[in-house]
Amino acid sequence: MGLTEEERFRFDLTGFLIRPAILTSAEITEIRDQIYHIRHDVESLPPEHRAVPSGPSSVLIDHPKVIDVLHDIIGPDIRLENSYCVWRRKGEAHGDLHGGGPQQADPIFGYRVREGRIHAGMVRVVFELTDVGKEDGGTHFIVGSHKSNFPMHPDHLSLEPGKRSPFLMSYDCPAGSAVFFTENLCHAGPMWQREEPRVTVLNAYAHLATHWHRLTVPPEVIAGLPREKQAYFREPWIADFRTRPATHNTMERFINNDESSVNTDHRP
Ligand SMILES: O=C(O)CCC(=O)C(=O)O
Ligand SMILES: [Fe+2]
Repeated sequence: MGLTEEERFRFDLTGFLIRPAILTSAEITEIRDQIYHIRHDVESLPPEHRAVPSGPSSVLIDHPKVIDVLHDIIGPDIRLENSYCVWRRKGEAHGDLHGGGPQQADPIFGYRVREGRIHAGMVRVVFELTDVGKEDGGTHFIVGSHKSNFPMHPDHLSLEPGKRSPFLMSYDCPAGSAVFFTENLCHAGPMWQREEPRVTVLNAYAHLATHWHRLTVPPEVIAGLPREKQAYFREPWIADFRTRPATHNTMERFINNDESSVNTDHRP
């Protein structure tokens, strides 16, 4: 398990990586159905399923073909710090190119490699639940920008056809694929071009010690998850030195200790 040599090479070179078709067709159908209801008829769902990653979409929290990649590119101790879903119709977009460049010095976003190990900051995993073709308007990336030392140049920031950077890349993949990218990579969610909507779950994972997004996953959604999935939302700390030896904020400790809490501070 873990990244293959080719995946490691590709992710380091470009800043993104696809693992095609890691979900079963039953999983895809059930998650799409949940997202349809979240976006169109949320009251029909029980409160604990009214946002991702719950119910059918909770399989995405700790999918083995995702977690092994994250352990190789972030480290052994990770959290899930944000999750949202998209039901994007033709003509709708997330927005323009953003990120990339010198913010790699930042510990939240930074991308570093030492002694053959990748240490990425936040990593976004896009679960595509629709077939995506290169021209359809899936997530686009300025490849290599996760390591660039200068701010993104305006000549490379256009999404307009004919004005796009030669370094702008997207992907094609079947429904059920996972697209990983370091949040330090300059990226965009451009206008979706197909009649069939783009249905996607986007999870942001980070090192256990960091927390960028204020938590938006509703408390009842987290409360409805099994303990081993709640563990991905445990508080962001590594060691408690009030005990001897120090207590480490491991997955196992969280699962075996009913007292340890998830990060549930949602106050505005
Ligand atoms: O919608 C997309 O394809 C990209 C989303 C994005 O930029 C993000 O979640 O950071
Ligand atoms: Fe983004």
